Amino acid sequence: MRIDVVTLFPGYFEAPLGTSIIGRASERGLLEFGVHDLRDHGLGRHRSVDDQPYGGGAGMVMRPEPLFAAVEPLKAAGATVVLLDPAGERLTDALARELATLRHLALVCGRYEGIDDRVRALVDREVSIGDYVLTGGELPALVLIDAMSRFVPGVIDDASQAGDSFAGGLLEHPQYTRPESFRGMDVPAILFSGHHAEVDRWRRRESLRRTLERRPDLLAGAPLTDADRVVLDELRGGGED
Ligand code: 4H3
Repeated sequence: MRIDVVTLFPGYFEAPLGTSIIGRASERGLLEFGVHDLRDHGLGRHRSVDDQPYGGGAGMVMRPEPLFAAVEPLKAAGATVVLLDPAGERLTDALARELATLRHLALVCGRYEGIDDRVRALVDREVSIGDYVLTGGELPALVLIDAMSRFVPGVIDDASQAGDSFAGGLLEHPQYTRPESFRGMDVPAILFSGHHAEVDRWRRRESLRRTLERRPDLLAGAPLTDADRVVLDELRGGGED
């Protein structure tokens, strides 16, 4: 998968895209990044990329010409163009999974008060990482890249992905490592039992419990078995288990 990013702050992407799982995937050629400085397409002697808003008001608006100049070649090369914007479609694991099937993405990061609205004609999709405004689209772009990368084949191993929160429509079960006892808090004994089927059952139950307690809204959309429904009824019935 190739991901191009158009930004006024290319330096912003260096550490996140060069580190850990994404850095390794990039070294291995599973992910290929191109980070483009919008300033290279700035206008005039000052390489200007913004101007005052028509109609008046505070702040500056990004002019369309530099954005079109930066993005059009990427579009011509076959990229799906995504603008990170608070008015976009909400990013979910499902959307990340869908976008990760594309061969070539171009992510457009805004700054200032926003972009000239005519830039929306250039973009294929708009994505928001949540209902809050940030000073730029760079962090949302990095969040999207991270969420998508996990679904690009080979980036993380399938087994570790399978149990993750949301993968099966539920939150992930609790996890433990050494030591067995820490400041009076003990690892549940079932995890030392060596009974894989019982461990699996316990994990499923804890996954259901955690989802019921913290995100009951997810249960409506999760694929649940008859056995899951029995467990949920028990958990709802006062919690004696
Ligand atoms: C995306 C972008 C939040 C999100 C963003 C999000 C700066 C868009 C500027 C940039 C405009 C102000 N904030 N929730 N900020 O995904 O260009 O809106």
